[in-house]
Amino acid sequence: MLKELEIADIIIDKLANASHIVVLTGAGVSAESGVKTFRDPDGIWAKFNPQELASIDGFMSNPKLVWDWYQERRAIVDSVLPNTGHLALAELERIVPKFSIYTQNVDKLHQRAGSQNVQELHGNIIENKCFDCNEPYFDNIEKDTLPKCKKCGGRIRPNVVWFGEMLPEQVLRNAERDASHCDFFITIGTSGEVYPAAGLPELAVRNGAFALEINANKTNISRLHQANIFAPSGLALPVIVELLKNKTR
Ligand code: BJW
Ligand code: ZN
Repeated sequence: MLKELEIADIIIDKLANASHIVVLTGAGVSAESGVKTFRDPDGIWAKFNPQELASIDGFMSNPKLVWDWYQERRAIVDSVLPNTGHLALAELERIVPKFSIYTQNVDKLHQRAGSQNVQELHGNIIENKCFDCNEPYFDNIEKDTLPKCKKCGGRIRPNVVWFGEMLPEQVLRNAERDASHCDFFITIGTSGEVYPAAGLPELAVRNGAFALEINANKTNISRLHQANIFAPSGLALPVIVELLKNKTR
């Protein structure tokens, strides 16, 4: 079935000769695991208001609503498995010289698939921290309670990056450095609408990288890539890895 997808030889040639591959992933890579994307017609933002649920103001005005919403999303993430796209990326890492994934996803599915070098641009929903003092919070969470910080009494929130918040400084710095120095950049399953992550493919291209986009649909940033595969990543990535292995064997 996988053979139905045609992948241009140039993509596999460039990959086989690449010494440093950087991957940017978004919600689309987890869609085939059963995690909803944000901006697709059936996505999270079609049903929920980002300002109410994924912003500091939203949390301050209704912490319980935001906390409960994240608890529901945690339960979904706990109940799903990495898909063939995540697994193929973990395999790709094992067969190329230098490889890193920068993910906007908060679900830890890359790590669960076995990827080693994964950096989280928007944090993750598995961990919690204090809203006021940033202290990590490790205690078990009782059902229907809003936990409080042991150090300062502040409210506990998920360790994600909301709109208007800075991305983790070191992760963003690493991403910009790697995007500028890699020779092959792959953008997978992101609409390219949220900055600064959406600026990374352009940074890579400006610095001489070959850029490939894999997305189920055309995006605002499709045109800046030299190659595009418009297909689900769970279908495209295993084919790419298999072709690459055949070429380098
Ligand atoms: C498939 C598929 C399959 C489906 N296979 N593909 C410069 C210009 C303009 C604005 C800004 C700017 N710099 C900063 C901003 C402001 C803002 C921003 O970008 N706003 C824009 C929306 C206009 N950025 C920020 O606020 C960031 N902070 C920041 O920059 O701080 C400094 C600063 C602050 C204020 C002003 C200026 C500077 C923080 C952004 C935080 C984003 N947070 C969220 C929520 C995380 C927590 C949570 O999960 O609850 O992160 S929002 C949401 O969007 C989530 C995602 O990581 C992020 C990106 O979404 P993604 O992954 O691209 O998903 P979708 O749904 O958009 O796309 C899915 C794609 O998959 C689609 O293309 C499908 O076709 C595809 N697909 N199935 C392959 N099977
Ligand atoms: Zn605190």
